Amino acid sequence: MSERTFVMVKPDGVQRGLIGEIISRFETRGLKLAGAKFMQIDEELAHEHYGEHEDKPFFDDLVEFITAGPVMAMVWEGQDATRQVRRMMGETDPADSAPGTIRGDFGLDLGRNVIHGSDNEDEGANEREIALFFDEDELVDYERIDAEWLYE
Ligand code: IDP
Ligand code: MG
Repeated sequence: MSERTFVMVKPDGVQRGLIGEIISRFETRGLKLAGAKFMQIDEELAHEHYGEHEDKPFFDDLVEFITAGPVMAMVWEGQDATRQVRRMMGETDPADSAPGTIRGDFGLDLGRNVIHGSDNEDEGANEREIALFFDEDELVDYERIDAEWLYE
């Protein structure tokens, strides 16, 4: 089933010049870009976005990191998009991520893992995170011209 998922190149990925490479992977996989916003996350949004981790020992460092520079926030759409993006990202820790995954190819350290994607095991996380970062009128509805060759 076609669905939308929230994806974000984190400040380390932006600073390291990985935006294009990461977008390219999702594009060539066949996912459709539905929205994009280059922005800096403020303290309040960081707390909302990572609210589930508020009690964790790494929370303050996580907020500092995610607000430290611009991010590329995006919505990607396609069949099983949330789970497929997570598979392409790899594990939370780049050190455990297989080569070929984004974190496995571009990271070494848990606290600098390059990319965020909505958790496919957290029901409704994708739509919740999309709503946190985008107004509905900032998302674009269109068809990729190759759609009939991407889907049976
Ligand atoms: P995820 O990004 O793979 O969904 P989560 O467990 O939801 O992983 O954690 C959110 C983010 O918090 C991670 O991407 C990472 O940046 C950071 N993080 C998670 N666990 C740790 C930790 O043990 N130390 C430092 N940072 C962590
Ligand atoms: Mg998560």
